[in-house]
Amino acid sequence: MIDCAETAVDYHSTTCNTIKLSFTSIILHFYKQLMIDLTDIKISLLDEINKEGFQQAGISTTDTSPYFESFAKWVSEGFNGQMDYLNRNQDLREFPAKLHANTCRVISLRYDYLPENPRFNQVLEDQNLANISRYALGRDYHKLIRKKLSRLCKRLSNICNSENNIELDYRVFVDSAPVLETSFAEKSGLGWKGKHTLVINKDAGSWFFLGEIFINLPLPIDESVENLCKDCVACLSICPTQAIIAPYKVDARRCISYLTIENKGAIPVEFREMIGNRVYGCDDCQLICPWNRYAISNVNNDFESRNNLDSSSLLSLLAWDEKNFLSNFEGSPIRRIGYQSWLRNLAVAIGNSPASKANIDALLYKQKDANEMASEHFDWAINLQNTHLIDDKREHKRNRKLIRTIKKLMPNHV
Ligand code: B12
Ligand code: SF4
Ligand code: SF4
Repeated sequence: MIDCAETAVDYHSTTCNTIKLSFTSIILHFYKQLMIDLTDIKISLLDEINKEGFQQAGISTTDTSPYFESFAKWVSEGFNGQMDYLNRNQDLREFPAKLHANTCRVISLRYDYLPENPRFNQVLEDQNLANISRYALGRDYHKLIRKKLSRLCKRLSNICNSENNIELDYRVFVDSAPVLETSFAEKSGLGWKGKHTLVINKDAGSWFFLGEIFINLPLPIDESVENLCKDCVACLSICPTQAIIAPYKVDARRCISYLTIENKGAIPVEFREMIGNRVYGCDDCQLICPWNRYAISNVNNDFESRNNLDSSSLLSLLAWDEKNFLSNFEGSPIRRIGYQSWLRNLAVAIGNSPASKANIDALLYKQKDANEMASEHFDWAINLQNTHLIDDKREHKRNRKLIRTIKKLMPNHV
């Protein structure tokens, strides 16, 4: 078992004066050897990450200031909505060593999820299709990345043991624990936090997941990189619900990702028309971001769209019963929102799609499967379809802007 290198220095300073000189040289020798070992281990780590499909890793200390303070303020102002888990375990979030004892470094890793041909424009051009955010079209990233991180750690642990005689103590995380993931990623130089609050890498854009390894080894840390958002405000302007209320500040309660995924109850009426045909999450702030022209497609097919989800009509998805929902979404993150929230989201999107008798008939027919919460969204949608209240023009204007941007920035991804 080995603690942080700083411990060696602390220990040194407490030694008795009479044996100070010889002891200093022993400690220095130990410290130098340790530094060589740690640098070797870091090199081995960087060699190993690609074998599990990660594109990049960066290392930071466990210090969470000033990020934790901004986070705590954000929660205290209620921007987390019903996501109560963000208001719990604050000491574990602030002090990683409390979450996993002996942690003195955080390794942040990047896993790109953009497939070869994401065909973003289809669902923007045709409002009868379901717009599902890119990250959710394929396998559930939580399980996939956690497995990859665990395998990576086992290999690293073997290297530490066999080549360096060091015992590695570690724990892996993906979006599942009180960990300030984007803050560690920024600290470790994986990219900078954009004004939409996601991490952007200047050579790879922002279409990636983050994962972390907490370890007990004081590996050499990486430098953070310059924030290159500069004067751009494209994400703030395009956001359909004005959820990015100020640069670097998202009011989750307004964000379509929150409204369609995290929110367990009714979607507030004021946001329903703004949601358009988005039935699970939202990608608009990433689609408009100029740095995503450098986004890298992942050649592994882990996140390829399943069941033609990238081009399914809203009505075909509405036709699924609960059994279909559960089986078709086996291994997909969408399964976790449950059938009633799925029906709720589909009802809102169909309400917003071009009015037709087929839509109204399908909504009337399916309403019998909806519980009280979801059913009220069916009433709303049928009413909207009947009275043609939808402001088609505004939505189309916004989407035309996104379509033009995607064609320009990512001609291979239309
Ligand atoms: C809660 C959460 C959400 C919430 C809230 C989002 C948010 N922006 O806070 C909701 C449900 C809305 C959401 C949506 C999405 N999420 Co999310 N989410 C998380 C989660 C679990 C926690 C994030 C968090 O702590 N938010 C709280 C805010 C307060 O923290 P903050 O962004 O760090 O910013 C504060 C400070 O750091 C400070 N600050 C930071 N930088 C700067 C710079 C300056 C100059 C200033 C002044 C201040 C400042 O200001 C903020 C306070 O106002 C993380 C995983 C994790 N454990 O970290 C994933 C995570 C951030 N999400 C992720 C993704 C992919 C998404 C979506 C794209 C999914 C989708 N397609 O629908 C959207 C994007 C929406 C968006 N623009 O953020 C990825 C992002 C990967 C990346 N490249 O960065 C993560 C990291 C999950 C993962 N493991 O990959 N998410
Ligand atoms: S995900 Fe959509 S709703 Fe949320 S901040 Fe980005 S653009 Fe706005
Ligand atoms: S759209 Fe512009 S402001 Fe927003 S994150 Fe990208 S570069 Fe930054």
